[in-house]
Amino acid sequence: MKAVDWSLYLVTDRSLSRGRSTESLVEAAIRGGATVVQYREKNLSTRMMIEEAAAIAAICRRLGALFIVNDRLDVALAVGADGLHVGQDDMPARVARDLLGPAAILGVSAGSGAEAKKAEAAGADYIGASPIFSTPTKTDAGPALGIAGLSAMAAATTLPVVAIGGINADNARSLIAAGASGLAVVSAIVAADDPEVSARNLRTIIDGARRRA
Ligand code: TZP
Ligand code: MG
Repeated sequence: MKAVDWSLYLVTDRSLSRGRSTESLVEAAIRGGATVVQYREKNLSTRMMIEEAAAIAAICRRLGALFIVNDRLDVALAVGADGLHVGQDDMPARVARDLLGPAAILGVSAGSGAEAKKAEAAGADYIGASPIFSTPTKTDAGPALGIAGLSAMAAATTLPVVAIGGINADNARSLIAAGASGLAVVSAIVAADDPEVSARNLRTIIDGARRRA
């Protein structure tokens, strides 16, 4: 797998976007410093999902961010995404890896060190440690890992660990210090008054936390 900068990972959510287009939010987030974009869409027709994902993939390519599709292997393949992200109830990681081939990036959500280890053995390239804090954005996300749980997960796997769930400018520094390779956010960017400024602020905190590490 090519080297990836996981620093700031935007996960899209149309329902929190306050009427703004997902394309415009993705562009603003990358301009502010997001390095990875995950297209996470549950409620559109497959046709519309492919159209939107193709447009976002083009923005990511033009602005130099990695583009990953949540859950939908068909959509990822259809638009030539850089990778796919699966949860514990989605397509098994080993099946996804077989279907994607060796070059695509595969992310797996894990809620424990054991799940992270299993994902690593199945061919994952990175782990989404989920959820760090409980969050109204995903109410079925399982028990919160907290900072100690994140550290334990980072120690359990050799893969990069991206933290997700309830992350904002107030807790970002401590999560990088606890061993996260990057931070994934939904509402902290998507629902912000100024998504570009919010992304830039998070990125500054992340970069600063790394320099201190
Ligand atoms: N997976 C685990 S928590 C979560 C997802 C998609 C939502 C995170 O949203 P927010 O708004 O950054 O807390
Ligand atoms: Mg999923």
